[in-house]
Amino acid sequence: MGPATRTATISNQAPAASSTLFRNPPPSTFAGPKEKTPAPSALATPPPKTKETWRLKDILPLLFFPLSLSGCSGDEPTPDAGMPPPRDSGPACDPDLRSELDQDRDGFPSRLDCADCDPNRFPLEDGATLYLQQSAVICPGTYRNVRIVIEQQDSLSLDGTGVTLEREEESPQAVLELNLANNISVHGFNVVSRGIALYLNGGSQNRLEDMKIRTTACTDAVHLAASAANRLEALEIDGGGLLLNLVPAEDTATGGRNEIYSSTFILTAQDCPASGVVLTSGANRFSGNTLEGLPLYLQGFGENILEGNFIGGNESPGVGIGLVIYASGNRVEQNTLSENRLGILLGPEVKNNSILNNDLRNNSEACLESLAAPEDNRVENNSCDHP
Ligand SMILES: [Ca+2]
Repeated sequence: MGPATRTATISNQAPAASSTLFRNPPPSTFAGPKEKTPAPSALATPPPKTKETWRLKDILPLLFFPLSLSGCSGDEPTPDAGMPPPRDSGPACDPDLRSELDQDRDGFPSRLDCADCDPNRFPLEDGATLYLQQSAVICPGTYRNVRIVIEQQDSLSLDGTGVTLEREEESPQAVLELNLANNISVHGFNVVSRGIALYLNGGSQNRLEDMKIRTTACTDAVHLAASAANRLEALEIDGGGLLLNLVPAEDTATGGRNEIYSSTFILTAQDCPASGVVLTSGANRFSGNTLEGLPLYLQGFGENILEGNFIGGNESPGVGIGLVIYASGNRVEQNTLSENRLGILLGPEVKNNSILNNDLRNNSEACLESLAAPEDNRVENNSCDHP
């Protein structure tokens, strides 16, 4: 990274840090997310090595001495008799250094830091919670019992390529949590969790992409609550509970219009009573996804668009249905529902659903069953091999 880029990055960060200071409680009084009861283990965790702790300490002086990090850029400041001396006058940052020195002041000494000349690249600390307030690239590796919380932030990116997050303890708190955060991009993580892996609350315009998520308990793998207009793409999710659960805010459809693309959902734990993908919030687009061995439920606010999905392997005596529609106004087009006991079930009193051009062959009992009045929904041009 050239000196020009670096200077631009620093000058952009400082105002963000100071505005955050006034918007959020300071780290010392912020004990964790407000919702739910924190797990005892989480409370026992010492206060996180929060990024804000070092950032405010280090960045506020930069407002007055913008060249003081030049030791890491290799760009020595011009001596100026009218200016205070720079804080660092040491040698240029050494990317190969392995010592207790923390050259980029991200809280990790160079012996632990995969990029000790870049404060936006750092590892995680096992057992700790990271409250992220800047874009970051996490050093590749496997981390245990960590949490990453992005709360009341806007326009950050988090790169977890090559990073595995393992949660061994059962906990109501998610491994990755976005709380009232918008325009956040998260990708690359591999999450193995007992408990919720990924939780969004009240945020919008977030992008969650290219992640593998595995839950080993009967809990939601991915849970979006009152979160609208988010995009989930290329997620591979397997486990036992609700692999994707979209719920609206109470009494409103807020939480709808999420887009779920090209993702795979596979049921691997067989003893969980409620398993599936559930869209309760309204007007979501669910496209090009694969569901193996678990059903898709449309309930609540409806008005979803489903297209180009494959849903199969629901032969079990439990639900045994590929798509369960207990909501109105959905459009279901060009999907393949195969190797289920029943392809599609339309619940009683649902209306204005369009079931068009779907391939409903190779389901053992029936292609489609409707408990609603025939004139209330449109069911046309579907391929069916049952009479
Ligand atoms: Ca460091």
